[in-house]
Parts: sequence; C-alpha cells; structure tokens
Amino acid sequence: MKTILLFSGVVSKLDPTDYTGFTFFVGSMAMMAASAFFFLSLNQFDKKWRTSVLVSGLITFIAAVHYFYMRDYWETNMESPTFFRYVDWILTVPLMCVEFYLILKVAGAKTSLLWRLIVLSVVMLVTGYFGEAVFPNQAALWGAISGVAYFVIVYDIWLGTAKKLAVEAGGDVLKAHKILCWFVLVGWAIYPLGYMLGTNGWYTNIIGSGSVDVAYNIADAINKIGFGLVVYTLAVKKNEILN
Ligand SMILES: *C/C=C(C)/C=C/C=C(C)/C=C/C1=C(C)CCCC1(C)C
Repeated sequence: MKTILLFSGVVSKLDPTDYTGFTFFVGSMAMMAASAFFFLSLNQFDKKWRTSVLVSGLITFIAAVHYFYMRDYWETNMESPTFFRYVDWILTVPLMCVEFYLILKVAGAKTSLLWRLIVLSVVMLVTGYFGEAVFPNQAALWGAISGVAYFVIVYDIWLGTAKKLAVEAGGDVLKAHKILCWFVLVGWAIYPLGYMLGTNGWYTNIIGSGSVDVAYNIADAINKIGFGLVVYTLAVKKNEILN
C-alpha cells in the first residue's frame, strides 16, 4: 500500500494553506478509525445485524484505502484524483444501497429494489465521471443526467417502494430509514455542489469556482461515517430487544 511511503521517510511537505491536502489527510484517518470501530464492534451483534454493521465497516475501509491513494496523488500532482474518487464511489455507493436493502429486509424488501438502487447509482456516477473527466466541455449536460438519476433515488427512498417498506417495518427501522433518507437528500447534495464548483457550466457565473475536493472530502466524511453510525445505532437497539 502507498502508506508505506509514510513510514519510509519520503513524505512531501504539507503546505499549511493547502486545505485540500489537509482534508485528504484528516479524511484518511477518520475513515480508518471508523472502520476499526465498526469491525471491532461486530462480535456484539447477532447474525442478522452483523452483516449490516460489517457493510458499514467495508464502506469506510474501502474509502480509507482510496484516501491514502488520493492523498498521495494530490500531494504529488496537485490535481484532483478524479479517477480514484470515482472508483471509490462506484464501490461504496452501491454498498450504501445494500444497507437500505438490508435494513428493509425485515419488511420483505425484494432484491429488485436493491438492483434498481444500484443501477440508478451506477448511472449517476458514470455520467458524473463523463462530465468531470471525459467530456468536461459538456459538464453541465452530464451533470444534469446524473442529477436525474440522483432524484429518482431520492424519490424511491423518500416516497417510493423503500418508503412503503420502512413504514411496514415501523419502529426503530422506520426511524433509521428516515435519518438515512435525510443523509441522501442533504448529505449527498453536497456532491453536485462540489461538481458545479469544479466544472464549467451555466452555473459557474452564479456560484463561481472552488475546491471540488474539499467539498467531496467533507461530504464523504459526513455520509460514509454518518450513514454507518445510523446503521450501527439501529443494530445496537435491535440487539437490546433480543437480549
Ligand atoms: C461515499 C460516496 C458517496 C455517498 C457519493 C455520492 C455521490 C453523489 C451523490 C454524486 C452525485 C452527482 C450528481 C448528483 C450530479 C453531478 C455529478 C455527481 C456524480 C457529483
């Protein structure tokens, strides 16, 4: 792993005004700490909830490894590690869809719901990558397509099938579902905002330009760790009922 660099003495200077580098660094530590927390807590849960907490740990762990790479990439090239960013997302966002599916399974969620969410998130991310890395001159167009997929996901979990299942499950599951819905509506909305700061389009005159990576790094910390903690809390509550 690239982190070996850290211990071999070949560490480049971190400019104190390099906020992007700073958030990459803090992000990698936060993701690593969160992974240790989720993994080490696994034993306390019964089988059904262990998988959910395990997935929370996998999400932050995959992110931690990508953050090590992205941090080094940034330090070395002083440009956005867009490729690693999207590889990270294409692995972790579908896992977040798995989290929705797992907590709604008690109410009879079908795999068709899982697949629909996964396909939508892949469409959202692939079109976002096109706009950011492949066709930057058409960033607004690709971002809009990506945004449509995002809104369908929001609709599905807030008002669609996922919502109905959460209501059927009731109690703690419904509460956790509602919090996760807010994460997707508000926490995930930081990403298109970052996208608009980092690309050129009709919006550039309105919101200006800024560090896409700072936005993405803050959003990742909120969403990946926060999401995981909601699932963890739900598992703890369910465990108490059993014991
Ligand atoms: C852990 C990573 C997560 C939760 C990443 C989520 C990413 C998004 C919700 C990205 C959304 C985008 C749009 C809605 C439009 C512009 C392009 C994207 C890909 C930044």
